[in-house]
Amino acid sequence: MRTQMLAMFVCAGAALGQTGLPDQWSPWLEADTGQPATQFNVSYTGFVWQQEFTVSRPGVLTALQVGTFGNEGEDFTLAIRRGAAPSAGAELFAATITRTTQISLEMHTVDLTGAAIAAAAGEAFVLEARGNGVAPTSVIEILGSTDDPPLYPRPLYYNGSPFQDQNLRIGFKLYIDPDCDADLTGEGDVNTNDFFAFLALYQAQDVRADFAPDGSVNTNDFFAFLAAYQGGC
Ligand SMILES: [Ca+2]
Ligand SMILES: [Ca+2]
Repeated sequence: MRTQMLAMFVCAGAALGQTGLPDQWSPWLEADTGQPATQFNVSYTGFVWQQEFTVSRPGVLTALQVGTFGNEGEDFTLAIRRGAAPSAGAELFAATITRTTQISLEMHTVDLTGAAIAAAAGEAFVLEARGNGVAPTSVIEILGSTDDPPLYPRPLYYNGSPFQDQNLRIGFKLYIDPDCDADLTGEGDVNTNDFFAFLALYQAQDVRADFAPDGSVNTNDFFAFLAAYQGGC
């Protein structure tokens, strides 16, 4: 396996056109972290990474965004399993992710809507990135970050064991279609607690305040939340 650092230059994310609202974010770009992206080899069958994630409130998973580095035509398998890492739970979703560019950072936005994965508040899943036996000279790597403490709280596993460097994480952004958009506290109704929860997220520039999803938190998000708040559940 390789987890070496490699300097690269990336552009800040633009609007992605995904459905749903951002719910979980594990930073992975130099633009996100101020550090070079960490790379996890997903070339070979037998390389199985599991990044645990949770969902903050009830909803259906709609999209997952990850980044890769490598060559055109290289691919790996991205899957989602239910349960905390290490998870041998049911594979709820799996897709082959294929790069279309040569020696560059590439972003992949994966549509999860067809899998109709319903999540409870706080429920744990794993994002599984595994090699699928492409040509031996081929090296495709999924991008992540390292920091102390780690930039995402849930652990990273490699081949069934906690990864040796506990500060490393695979990067991703997870979008969900919440059962109720404005119900940030997740108990099924909309009241002033949700308003204060939004204000706190907004002030912290948390990804969950990105109600007009474009990768940044600003007054457009405030007005989008207000509209959702007035609409109730
Ligand atoms: Ca609520
Ligand atoms: Ca926004």
